[in-house]
Amino acid sequence: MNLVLLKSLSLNSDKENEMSWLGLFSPQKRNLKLRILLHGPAGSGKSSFINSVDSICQKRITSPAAVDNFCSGKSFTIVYKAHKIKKDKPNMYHPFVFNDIMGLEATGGVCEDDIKLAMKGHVKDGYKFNPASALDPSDQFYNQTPDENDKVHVLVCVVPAHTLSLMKGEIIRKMVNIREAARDLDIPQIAILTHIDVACPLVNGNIQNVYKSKYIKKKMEEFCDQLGIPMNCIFPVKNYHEEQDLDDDIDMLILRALKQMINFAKDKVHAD
Ligand SMILES: Nc1nc2c(ncn2[C@@H]2O[C@H](COP(=O)(O)OP(=O)(O)OP(=O)(O)O)[C@@H](O)[C@H]2O)c(=O)[nH]1
Ligand SMILES: [Mg+2]
Repeated sequence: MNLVLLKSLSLNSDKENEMSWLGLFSPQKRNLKLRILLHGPAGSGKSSFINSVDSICQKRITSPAAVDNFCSGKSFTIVYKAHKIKKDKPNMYHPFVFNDIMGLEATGGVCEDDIKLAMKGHVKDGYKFNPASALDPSDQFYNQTPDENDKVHVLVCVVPAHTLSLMKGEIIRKMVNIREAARDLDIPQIAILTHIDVACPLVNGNIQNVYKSKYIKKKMEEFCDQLGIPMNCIFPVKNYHEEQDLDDDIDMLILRALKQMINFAKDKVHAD
């Protein structure tokens, strides 16, 4: 058997293992859904990550979260929305949800306070973010009595590798504040580094080069220095954005990041 065939067989079985783990896992508390909140600069790939996970689970390219191709620097997602992910069985959903939010901008974008309220479960689905002021407790979209299902169990910071060095100080300051608020609420955190294909030609040529790329490692270190998120909690991923078919290499990076999100969220639930 040749090496290429052997490698692709082993990748297939790695992916099958990850997929069967995903299909079987349970938060072990009745009716509890693990809530994964994504935040990060406008255009970093938050909605695309949700679409990528959904695509892998549906075994075809899907796009439940609207994505913008213009990349104007202004956030395209403006409404707070929870995305459930269907299993490949009829009417069955995975026991986790993603919350997609408006992106951070140096001036404008989502208010830091709204992200803090979302972490505590105070923001109801369908809330349209107002960059000028945070959600008021008198608003109909303010949840006065959040339960365990409304609260966030893991916070995911999404940053783009290709523009990391250009990220404005004000955005970094907002991300640090959000990170500290999550720490105070004992919410575990991880980060995903998107656009690794745009950032590094070696990775663009072959996604498997991601762990060989000195450039991507440098970007992860840079991000670790800026935000203080440990290296082993930063996951490089390439989101589906132009592909018409799934790819095992892309899937594996996304599944690894997803598994860590789920494990951290489970740890949070059991610690509470
Ligand atoms: N090449 C490449 N493009 C990506 C990747 N992830 C996202 N994109 C593209 O980047 C652009 C922005 O992606 P979105 O998913 O809309 O980003 P977002 O963080 O949801 O942005 P806002 O809702 O505006 O805050 C879109 O054109 C995506 O197709 C990636 O990993 N690689
Ligand atoms: Mg979006």
